[in-house]
Amino acid sequence: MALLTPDDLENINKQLKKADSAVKKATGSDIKQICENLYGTFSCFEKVGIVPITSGNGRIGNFSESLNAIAQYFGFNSFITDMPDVSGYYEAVQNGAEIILMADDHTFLAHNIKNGKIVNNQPCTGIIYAEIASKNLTAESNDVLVVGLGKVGFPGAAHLVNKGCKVYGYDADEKLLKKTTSNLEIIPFNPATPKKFSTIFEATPCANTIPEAVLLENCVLSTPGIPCAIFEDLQKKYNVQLIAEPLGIGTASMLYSVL
Ligand code: NAD
Ligand code: 2YG
Ligand code: MG
Repeated sequence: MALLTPDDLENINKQLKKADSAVKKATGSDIKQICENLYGTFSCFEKVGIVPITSGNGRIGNFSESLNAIAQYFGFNSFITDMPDVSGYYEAVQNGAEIILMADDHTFLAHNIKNGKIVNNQPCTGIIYAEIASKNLTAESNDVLVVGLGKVGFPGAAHLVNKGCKVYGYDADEKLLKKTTSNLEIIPFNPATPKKFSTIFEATPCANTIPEAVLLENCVLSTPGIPCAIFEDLQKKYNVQLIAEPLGIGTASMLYSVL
């Protein structure tokens, strides 16, 4: 898994506010309203314990601090434990945490220890970015292009199918594309015979994955993928409404889904 860097997370509050404005413009709702509507839950200053984890590649600078800022932005009462790892978990529970947030190199989880709900960042991220895409106010049809059908993209694509969207899917891994399109009601997308879309959901770890040929003027591109799926000049040329943010939208989805 590609790991976040401290640079990705610089000025997370500013990035989150910018993303919130873009989501509101594209959908008519802000991120909090989308989460409330998606999960039917409401935050009420629940205590969230953020536990830094040192295993594997160790702590990522700004990671715990960014989670803290994000949880507070969405109305949670969060704190970072002084100690990391097992000692930090113990400290979080002893200090009254109802929800634990922690990540190693493979798993980023939210666990509500009061109701037992536990979720993983990858599907939660895919689902919320797909939900945002599906709420595109200026969509010309319910066609959605999904690029990247991995751990984030697949649950997002499944969410769009469940919502009744006509989903066109593409992944650079031919085997995965074949498997996915036979398991889900997804139309395999062939970049050699492009079609234009007003709604695109992208979840790959690569840059420049959205070819010019698929872009409609004013389209919504909802993408958790890092680095960004589209270059700035192409975004400007087609006035693409870009929803892209490195941590906050997915974390909000996790927190609301365990309430
Ligand atoms: P993954 O490796 O499970 O899936 C990525 C998929 O993209 C793979 O199936 C791969 O074949 C495909 N792919 C690669 N290059 C492609 C291309 N040019 N065109 C089409 N498909 C291509 O990864 P993942 O866990 O699903 O994560 C996807 C991205 O989302 C990563 O960049 C990850 O860091 C990011 N992510 C962001 C957030 C967030 O909050 N913004 C949260 C979780 C993950
Ligand atoms: O506690 C710490 O500081 C570290 N152990 C956190 C490690 C997180 C590793 N995971 C990632 O970098 C991401 N791919 C997880 C997804 C978050 C949203 N992009
Ligand atoms: Mg996010």
